[in-house]
Amino acid sequence: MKNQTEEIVSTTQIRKRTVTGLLVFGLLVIVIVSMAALFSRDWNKSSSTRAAGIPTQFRTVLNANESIFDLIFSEQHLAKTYPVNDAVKNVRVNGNYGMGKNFDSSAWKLQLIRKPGDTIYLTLEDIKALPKTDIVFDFKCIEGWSQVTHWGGVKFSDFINKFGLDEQAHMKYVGLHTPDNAYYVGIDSKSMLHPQTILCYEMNGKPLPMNQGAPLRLIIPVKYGIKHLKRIGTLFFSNHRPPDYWYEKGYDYYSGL
Ligand SMILES: Nc1nc2c(c(=O)[nH]1)N[C@H]1C(S)=C(S)[C@@H](COP(=O)(O)O)O[C@H]1N2
Ligand SMILES: [Mo]
Repeated sequence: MKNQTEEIVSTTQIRKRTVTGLLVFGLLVIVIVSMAALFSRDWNKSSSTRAAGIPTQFRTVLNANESIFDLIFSEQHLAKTYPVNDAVKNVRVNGNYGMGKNFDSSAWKLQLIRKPGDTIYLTLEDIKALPKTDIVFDFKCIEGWSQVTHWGGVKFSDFINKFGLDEQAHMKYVGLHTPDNAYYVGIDSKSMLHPQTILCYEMNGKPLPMNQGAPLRLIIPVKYGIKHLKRIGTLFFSNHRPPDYWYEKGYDYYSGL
């Protein structure tokens, strides 16, 4: 008899807790969505956000992320770096969109669209002529794995200075495409100009392997792996969000760490 009463009491308590929990959760959702409404620059562009394949409310929260990150993002905030010896030797290969077999690395040139109608083509030698920067950091994929890896290349900020792109660097976004346009990312210029962002042509002190993006890839430690486009074909600037492969599949456009 006593046991039964205890059982009834505890069931009632559980119910109460569940109801309280649901109420708190509901309130949280309301608070987050209203904050998103306040912060998001894209609140009124629901048709374009809905087109990205996930419900507008979720998309709005993700877009609000970008606005919030934009406020707190600082060039001074550096991703943690590691001694070279900590870098793994067998670097994982992940994602091969835009990495078709019939690619001639020796014929490659970077298509740099300075403005619509003003395109120049750069060789790897043009890019290597700039000072080299090495970085060893914990590369994080959105799928849940990470590894400490070692990359070498040219700081995007040095590249901007060298090729007279200061005006362009004031635009909001940089777009990058593989040579076949099968994979593409858009990145906020602040993250591109971050001192740890490099146009990368070396891994573990050797030329970048083909499946890791030879001859040139992006390494951008302030972002998740999806943004580290391998095999850059085209680079351009825009005040509007450039197309982004994983954003179109429902991922966060910003994908920052
Ligand atoms: N061209 C291209 N770049 C890409 C991808 C891809 O599929 N194609 N995948 C991305 C993802 S999801 C990750 S985690 C990293 C993996 O880089 P890695 O293969 O050198 O480890 O590359 C990114 N860059
Ligand atoms: Mo990834």
